[in-house]
Order: sequence, then structure tokens, then C-alpha cells
Amino acid sequence: MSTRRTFLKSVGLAAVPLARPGRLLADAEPKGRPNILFIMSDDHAALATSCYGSRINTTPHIDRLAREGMRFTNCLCTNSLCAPSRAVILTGRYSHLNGITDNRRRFDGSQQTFPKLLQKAGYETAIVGKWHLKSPPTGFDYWNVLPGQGRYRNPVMLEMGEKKTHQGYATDIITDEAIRWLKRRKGGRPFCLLCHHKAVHGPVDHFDPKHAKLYEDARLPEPPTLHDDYRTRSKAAAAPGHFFRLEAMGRHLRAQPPKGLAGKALRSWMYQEFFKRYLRLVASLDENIGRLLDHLDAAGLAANTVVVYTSDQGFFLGEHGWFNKMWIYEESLRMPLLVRYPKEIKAGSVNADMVLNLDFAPTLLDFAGVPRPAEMQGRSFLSLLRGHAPEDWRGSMYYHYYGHYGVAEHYGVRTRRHKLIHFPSIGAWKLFDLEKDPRELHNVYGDPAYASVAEQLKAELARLRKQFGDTDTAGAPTTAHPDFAVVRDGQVKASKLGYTLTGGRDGLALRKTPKPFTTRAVLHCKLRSLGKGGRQNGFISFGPDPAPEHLVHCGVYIKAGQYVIIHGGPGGSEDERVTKDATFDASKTFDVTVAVDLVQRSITLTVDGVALKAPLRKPWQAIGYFGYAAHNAATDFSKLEAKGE
Ligand SMILES: [Ca+2]
Repeated sequence: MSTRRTFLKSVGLAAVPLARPGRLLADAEPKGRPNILFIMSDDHAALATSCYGSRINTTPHIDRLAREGMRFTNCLCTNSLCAPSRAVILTGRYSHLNGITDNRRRFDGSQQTFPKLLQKAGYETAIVGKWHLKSPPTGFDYWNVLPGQGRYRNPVMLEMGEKKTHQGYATDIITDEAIRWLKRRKGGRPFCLLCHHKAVHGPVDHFDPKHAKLYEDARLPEPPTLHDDYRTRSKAAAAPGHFFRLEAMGRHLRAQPPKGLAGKALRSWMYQEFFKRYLRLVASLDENIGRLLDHLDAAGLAANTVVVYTSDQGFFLGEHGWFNKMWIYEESLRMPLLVRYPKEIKAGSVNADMVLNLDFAPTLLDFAGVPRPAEMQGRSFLSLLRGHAPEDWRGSMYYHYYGHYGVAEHYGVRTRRHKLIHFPSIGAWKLFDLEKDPRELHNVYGDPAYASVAEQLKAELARLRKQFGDTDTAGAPTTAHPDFAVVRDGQVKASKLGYTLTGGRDGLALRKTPKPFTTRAVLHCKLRSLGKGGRQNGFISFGPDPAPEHLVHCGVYIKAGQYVIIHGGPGGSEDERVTKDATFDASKTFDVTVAVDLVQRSITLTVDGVALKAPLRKPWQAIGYFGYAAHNAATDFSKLEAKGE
């Protein structure tokens, strides 16, 4: 408490009673509500900033925020993916409630968000940069955002819906536009500006050309687990494919490894090439954060502005031989978080309490004296910022990743000491003792020495799932079926027509093709919906492997009256649906044929004699899997005929 008293004294409030710290300044200074500048990057691992102890780069401008404010060493995200984290931050609600469980979904802009509440409370609100939630931004007096992922060079931006192409580099331009808004805003009211960078998300080759020589002759130190062979964990932990393994990511770089390079040498080479580029993106980000801070100084705004720096999630910097995020593992779970507000936050302070992206909305509202609405599930950490940890601050957090990009759905609980992970589709569990094994190399689930810890963590996980209302998995329970190599997010049973697939959100049942089809394939079956009301659909699915993002689904949205060809992710957005309206009886049995030409890269879906064509977007070498999909639906399928060569 003495620290807090000293601190309160330093802001001239020592005589004010200590109760309800969240109200002190609002009461003392009714007109003194701070401005808010929320700077967020994309995929920036805390360990790629010098204030978090980077061994590979320096970030003097981001460090300035740590020096002048508070640095959080245990800021964690609840679903480590771009759009989901953004939706959690805006709404203060978990993914299953805000609707953005993965990057493919469209944000429902009618729901409550912290910018809306600040706007209602008299704040002037704006967002500049990456939005990534598909629907137009709501709750902002001004918005100027990149469409989708946006691009680094000569980016297009949508300014209040109007498309404009900018000449230059995205990280510079987003900063320019943010400063431009700060200069010309109406004033007279506090502001809340969200400055969301595209950096440092890939493509990593698209660094600012002025940084092309940076790290050119350097040799980045390798992380200790770069050459992890996953021996101490089960296959489920170790299996992520080309979106993760450094040696398999040559297609993400313009440079190609020297011929003959393999094994550890190849992984090391990829590590150097990938992360030198990544750090060039960070260099531009850091410089531009410096520009924004300089502008606050020059405009006289620094003293009365809360400045936040964070990233939408963490990122693997070569640990376990990986890049990317998505996992509950520490590297992708941890977010950098720095908060500066000289009036209330002690310069150079460090906080190790567990805070979440879920807490950002209630905290920013608390700064503005706006009460947290009941539906927000996070908790304000303003008292932590003021140097005081409430006794009942959380000792555990809940995480749920919904299974895309080749990483199986998993949810879990992390406490200060342990982490328990469950993979519902395969029924697997993992337990790590973070104190003894901070790099998460030894799964101790099943170890008798940890039996009681595992039971306690299971109970805590159940408690958190109940507390946050996340009691379902992604869909129907999955059961194996002897006729299918893969059943995911669903169940298959025999039926009169052939099989009934009762699928969850990504329900599918696939078998291997008799041989890989490398030139063309023709797939045929009949299907009919068993749904009455609710979702009615059925698809023939195929792809090079069974990962959902590598599949194409061709079939019928029965209730919507559409024939449809859907390309899976990544980037498997609604923009990648080709549809054709049709009039038919929803209870009928559809005759569906899909012809795929791998040479011409075309797909033809024919339903009851009506054809719909779409290009095959990905340059597949072969089709290795085919089968059925039904999304949140129960659908009957006849036996699938497959011909091809
Ligand atoms: Ca991201």
C-alpha cells in the first residue's frame, strides 16, 4: 500500500479516501478525462522488442513507452488469431459470444463495443489502419481502414467507405493518417484514436525498401528450441504443417534456400531469412510509433493522453522451429502491453499480474469513467496501472482456439504455474509445468506425480467455461467411422441413402482417393437435408489433404436457395464463395456432380443439370481426399462415386 500512497501523493490525491480508486480522478477532475491513443500492431511478439528483452533487435521508440509507463509481462490473449483478438478487444467478450471465432466470419457491428460507449460518453472516436472484421466499423466518428488484410505498398484505404489509393508504405501512411486526424479533429472533447498497424503481419518480404540492408550481415541468435524434434510430446502437439514449420515456408519468401539444404541446416537458414525480414517490418513499426509519440509531445497532448501499445497476439520467433501463432503455447499466447499515462502510472513500472485482451475494453472505459456494461466479460485493470493489485485478481485464464490453419481446436486453462490443454476433436490432453518447464517441452499429463494437479486444473477449466458461457465445443461431438479416414466436427451414421453426416460448424467426413488425382476428377452423389428449420446444406468436399483450409466444398445452401462453391481458408472469406440462385423444393433429393480440372484449374459444379463454374484458386498438385461436408446441419448423402486420373 505504501507504493500506492506515495504514488497518490505524487498526483496530489493522498488526502482522498482510498476506497473506489477507479473514481478518484473522475471525481476530483470532472473535466479531466484523458484522451486515449490505442496503438496495436499485428503479430508482434513481445520478444521482438528490446524492452521485453529481445536478443535479436532494438525498438527504442516502443521502449520509450515502457520507460515512461507500465510494462505488463503477463498479458495474454483468449484466442490467438487476428480477427478474433480484435473482436475480443472491441467487445470485451469471448469469441463464442462476439461471433468472431476465426478469420472467416463477419463482425456483427450492432453489438456493444468500447468505442461506442466512449462515443456515447462524449468522446471523439476514430480508427485508422487495419480493421480485418469485414463489416464496416461502427462506433467511430471517423474511420479510415485497410480492406481485409490490406497491402504494404501503395495501400488502398477505405475512408468512411470511400476507396482511396495512397502512394507509399502502409506503416508510414497509417501513421500519417492518424496524425492528420489528430490535427484536424474538432477538439473540445477528449478523443479515442485506435491506430492499428498492418505491420508486422506477413508477407515479410514487403518491408520498407529503406530497411532492405538492415540485418543483412547479421546472424540472429537462434532460440534454444529452434531444433525441437517434438519427441517429448504426442503427435497432436507436434503436427502443424506448412503454416508453422520454418523449413516448409519457402513459399512465403522470395528467396529460395541453397540447393541440397535439408534438416537442421535448412531450418536454420529459414530462421535467418524469415526473421531478418520480420525485424525490418518491426523497425518501420517502431520508427512510426516514435513519430506518433513525437506528435503528442509537439501538440501538447502527451500529459493528458493514455497511450497503449499492444499487438493482436503473440508470435513464434522460431521457437519449436515455428513461426505463426494460434496455439495456447506461451509464445503465441503472450501479447506485448505497455501503457503510459504520466498522471496516474508510475514511469518504468512492471506488472506481472495476468491481464487479458478481454480486459482492454473495461479498462479504457474505466479511464473515461464509463461503467463496464454487464455483458463485458473482462475486468478493468486500472487499479493495477495505479500500482495496486486487488486481492481477488485472477489467478487463471481461459483460452479457446477454434481449429483452423492446420492447428486442431483446443481450449485450456493457464494458471501462474501450469497449463492444461484439451483437444476435443481427438480427446487428447496436455499438461505443462511452466515453472519447471517454461519452454513447454514435457507433457506431464498422465504422470502420476501430476494427477491431483490435473484434476484441479480440470475443475478450474470447467469453472471458467461455465463462467464465460462456453460450454459447447465447435460443434457436434466427433466420432470415427470405419468408412472414412477423417471425420471432423461431426458424426456419421448409416442411412437409407448411404450416410447421414451430422456436422458442427466445420462438419466433414473424408476418405482418401483410390489414388491421387493429378489431372482431373469427377465426383458424384445425391444428397438431401434432414434439417427442418435451422441450417440446411450439403457439400461434396475435396482437397490435397484433410485440413479444412485446404478443402473446396461444392453443393447447395438449401434454405438460401443457392448452389455454391466455397474455397477454404486461409483467406477463405465470403469473397471466395461463388453462388448461383435457384428455385427448388428444400425437401428434395439433389443430384450433385463436381468436375475438377487440375491442369486448367477449374471447378464445375452441376446440380440437377444446372452448372456453376469457378476457378480452382490454389495450384494443387493432386487431390488426395474427398467426401462430404455439412455445416451446422444434418444431411443424407449417397455413396460418393469418384473417377479421375
Ligand atoms: Ca495477428
